[in-house]
Amino acid sequence: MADDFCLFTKDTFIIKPPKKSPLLLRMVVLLFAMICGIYICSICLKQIGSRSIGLLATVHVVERPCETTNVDPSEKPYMHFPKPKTFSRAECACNPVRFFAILSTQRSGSGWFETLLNSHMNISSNGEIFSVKVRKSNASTILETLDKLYDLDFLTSASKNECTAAVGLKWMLNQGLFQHHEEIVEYFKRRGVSAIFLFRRNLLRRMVSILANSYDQNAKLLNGTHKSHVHSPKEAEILASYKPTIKTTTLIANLKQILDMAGNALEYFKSTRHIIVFYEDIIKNQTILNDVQDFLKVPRMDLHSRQVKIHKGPLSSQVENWSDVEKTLKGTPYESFLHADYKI
Ligand SMILES: *[C@@H]1O[C@H](CO)[C@@H](O)[C@H](O)[C@H]1NC(C)=O
Ligand SMILES: *[C@@H]1O[C@H](CO)[C@@H](O)[C@H](O)[C@H]1NC(C)=O
Ligand SMILES: *[C@@H]1O[C@H](CO)[C@@H](O)[C@H](O)[C@H]1NC(C)=O
Ligand SMILES: *[C@@H]1O[C@H](CO)[C@@H](O)[C@H](O)[C@H]1NC(C)=O
Ligand SMILES: CC(=O)N[C@H]1CO[C@H](CO)[C@@H](O)[C@@H]1O
Repeated sequence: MADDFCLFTKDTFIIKPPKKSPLLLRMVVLLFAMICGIYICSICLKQIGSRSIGLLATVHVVERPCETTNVDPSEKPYMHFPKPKTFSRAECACNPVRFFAILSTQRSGSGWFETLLNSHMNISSNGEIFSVKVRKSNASTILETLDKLYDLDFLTSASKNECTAAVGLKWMLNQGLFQHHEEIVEYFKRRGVSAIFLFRRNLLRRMVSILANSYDQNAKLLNGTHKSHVHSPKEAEILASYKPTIKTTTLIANLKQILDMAGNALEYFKSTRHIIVFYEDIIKNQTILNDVQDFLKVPRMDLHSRQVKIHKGPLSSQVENWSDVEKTLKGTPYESFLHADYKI
């Protein structure tokens, strides 16, 4: 019996384990499934990872050809390959683009100069974009606007197609440029922006142009509309018929102030890549424009503008109180402004 009992107990002992084993088995299977799952997942993740690395690599391969190899290393900081968000540069994606800024003062021929540049198929100069107050409100809005411009995403009537090779703007010295010159010079150097200084040699003529333009803002000589630039000799003649009176008491101080301003601008930006162009020199001999095109590294073309010069001929006939002006400037460093005339 004892044996029986024992056997029975043994039996029950023996029988019991098979009852427990499905649970153990299930556990083992579950564990196996989990390990398998983790393994499969890890393989999947690895594949996704390597695929995205592969994707990055192919993007890199597409960008590569834009790297120009046969180029002077000193040129590289000035060559850019922008990828605009608003359009595709298509077949010109790997044509280098130069960044420039025309730095000038009002009534120095910069409007005319800009139309000349924009007549080039590969140059896009986008006007006085900083005449808009919010864009020049602080250094960060200025730099943001410049980023947009040089990324080719600032669309104006001057924006060219995908084959723009030089992109820039016209910037007056009093449009935030002086106030934030440190940040702007740093930006020009960091992003490889070249400066084109456009000045006028004869500041007395510039003064006549300023006074006449300011008078016309109210007088509106052209059939009731004010124009700063004209396209016909007839319109130019009408605008030039007004002879301003120059205030002689402040004349010398005014001329000095303008010269100082130009001097300061050159001092601030002397460490950037730049060229200095004078309005009078372009009028005398347009081959100067070849120097500008060479500076921008665009192919040389004949540039043209429809704008007509407003004030021409001797200065003495354009100023109401000429004899006073003459008397005031005689014997000063500015005397040459009285005589320097040019024909066109
Ligand atoms: C700059 O000006 C813009 C717009 O006027 C303004 O939103 C922004 O907060 C200003 N940033 C700084 C740093 O002053
Ligand atoms: C200038 O533009 C033309 C036509 O859009 C293009 O074929 C040419 O490659 C461009 N030149 C440069 C230097 O980008
Ligand atoms: C002014 O208007 C007249 C006729 O209304 C026209 O003949 C003339 O060409 C206009 N002049 C200018 C400068 O627009
Ligand atoms: C213009 O300047 C170029 C070189 O600077 C000179 O070769 C050319 O003769 C000049 N043309 C005139 C009309 O003065
Ligand atoms: C403001 C001013 O200086 N006006 C003078 C301009 O010149 C004429 C003569 O050339 C004088 O009569 C004005 O008084």
